[in-house]
Amino acid sequence: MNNTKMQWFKDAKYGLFIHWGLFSLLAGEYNGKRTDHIAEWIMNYLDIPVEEYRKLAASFTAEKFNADEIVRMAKEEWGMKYLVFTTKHHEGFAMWNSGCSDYNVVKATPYGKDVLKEFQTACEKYGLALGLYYSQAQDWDDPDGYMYGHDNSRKNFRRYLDEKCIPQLKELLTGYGKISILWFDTPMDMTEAESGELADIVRTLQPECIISGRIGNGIGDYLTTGDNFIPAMPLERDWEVPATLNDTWGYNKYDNNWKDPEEILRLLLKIVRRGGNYLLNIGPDGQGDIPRQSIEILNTVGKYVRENADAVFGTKTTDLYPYDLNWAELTAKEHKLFVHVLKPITRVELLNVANTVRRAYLVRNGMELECRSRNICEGDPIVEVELPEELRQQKNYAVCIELEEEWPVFEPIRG
Ligand code: FHN
Repeated sequence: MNNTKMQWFKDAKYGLFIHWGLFSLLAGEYNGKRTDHIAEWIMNYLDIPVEEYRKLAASFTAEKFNADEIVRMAKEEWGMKYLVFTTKHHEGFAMWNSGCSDYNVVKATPYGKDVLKEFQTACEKYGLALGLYYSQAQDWDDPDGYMYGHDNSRKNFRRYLDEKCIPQLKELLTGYGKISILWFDTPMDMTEAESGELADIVRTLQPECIISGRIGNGIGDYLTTGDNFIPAMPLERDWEVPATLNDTWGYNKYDNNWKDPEEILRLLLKIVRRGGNYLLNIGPDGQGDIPRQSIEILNTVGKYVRENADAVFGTKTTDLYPYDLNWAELTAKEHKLFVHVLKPITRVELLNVANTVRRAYLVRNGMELECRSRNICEGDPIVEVELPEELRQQKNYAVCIELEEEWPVFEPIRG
């Protein structure tokens, strides 16, 4: 793998996923029936006929949609480095001005504007890398696209590839500037040759664009983990965790199972520590408004990420620390060990860290902190950082311990 091509992704760590489409208008409910599954799957789970589902386009007015404001928040408030937008989810509706299917946001809705163009303009303005989600195999609108849970055996998938998927891919890769990720999803039964054909189109038209693991058949440029599944340890290859803030990707007015911002922060730090990227989702509603709870969570996490950027971005995976710390997460880069303090403590104590420490400071403002390394009476090495009174009541701050050695030296537990 061309490492230069992957470098921006390795550095990015934190991105915004946006699931927005006609499904957002239904908000988890159709004809009085609620879906108890992820809301963007409502067409499939409630068996909504294609002709009925298509009528939704007529009510897509998107009065509250503001691509500029979403991208500004992602960059300036939430500290994110890239964005992935659902250009065509499984429902088959194109969120750009597609020339090969009129079932698209410009031609079929009263909104009438090219949503993807608006995201492209905003991403270029704020300097956020733009990724495109494209459901390459499942297309519930096209008679020859796959539909999970249904009999696909008599479909002419080749026709769908030639007449919809490939032409649309080419439009996406030639009409919207620099595309940083082609985020394929749910390959279903696609053969290696079919996945390879799509990958070749991406690599020919935009050689720098990287391809998500979900293109299938192991030919993506990085691993996409299971949704909301976090690897327990570093992996050999680059990877990314797509994740939700509640239990759905597309907007569902009944889903209030919002995660706590502190949980999201801890998950972000775990992922970063293990060398992955966190792609965190928002599901705007039918009008394009983002749920207030999503904004609140991302604002809280974003404040931490921005104030402690040095402890998040540019960090590398190192050996695993042998103890489980319920009050902290650790990250590291050359000559620096960062302790993310997530619960109030009176002193930072890291047993079995055998480095010589140069100094320690509070990352958010550079305040010097007293630190030492020594051996405790049981014989184990320890690194300690004293905390002033005002910090002892606080949580969610990062301490940097500068090390004489390039990397943290974690000693095994000897007992
Ligand atoms: O079926 C989709 C789902 O709707 C959503 O888009 C997620 C995001 O990773 N991907 C698929 C399931 O893994």
